[in-house]
Amino acid sequence: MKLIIASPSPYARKARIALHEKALPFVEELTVPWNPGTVAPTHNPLGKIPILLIDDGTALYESSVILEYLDTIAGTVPLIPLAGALRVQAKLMEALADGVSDAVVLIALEARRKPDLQSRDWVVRQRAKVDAGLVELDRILGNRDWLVGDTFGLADIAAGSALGYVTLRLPEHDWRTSLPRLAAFSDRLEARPSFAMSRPAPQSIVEIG
Ligand SMILES: N[C@@H](CCC(=O)N[C@@H](CS)C(=O)NCC(=O)O)C(=O)O
Repeated sequence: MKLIIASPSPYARKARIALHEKALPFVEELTVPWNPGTVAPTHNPLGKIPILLIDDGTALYESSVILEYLDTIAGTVPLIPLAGALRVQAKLMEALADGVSDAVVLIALEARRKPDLQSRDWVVRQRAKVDAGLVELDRILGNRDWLVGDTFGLADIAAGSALGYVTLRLPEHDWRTSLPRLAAFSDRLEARPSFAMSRPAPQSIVEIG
């Protein structure tokens, strides 16, 4: 399998972590989906990564779909609860964590627009979503080890990816001080080999109009 990624992407990181956790062999292809010449639209009409090219040539995109697909591969550790309330809760936590990442992406993109096109109100609006999302993740985690049930899984992957992305893009954000329990959770996740092998790194992108 080939996974097309951008090195900072929290969505690509979800897929990278899942592939490592499942010990599935794969190669990574790096692209900058925002820049001209990216391969992303060749495989995904939306032009977004991550894209998983599976061995029959099918291109899967949207990180939640890729994780669903990976969980159908027999003989690998399951990451999504099979049925019932736990499954819904895991998908809800994924939506929450991805929503935090979405707001951080919008803040980061705003900073790349021409200065006279940047909107302070827009950044404040997105920042409020980040803050509320982090508080909710902390509330749901409580004093437990994992976000959903009693094993590591999808919710932890999505949340850990979002937290790593907040740290990368908003280094001035004080969430680690205000939410020490969530920070300890993030540290525990980052110590896993699957997280260590997928640390986000910045890429250089062109200015957006
Ligand atoms: N909901 C999507 C989000 C994917 C996404 O927005 N990826 C960004 C990189 S972090 C991208 O490729 N953006 C390029 C674009 O929107 O043109 C997922 O979970 O896969």
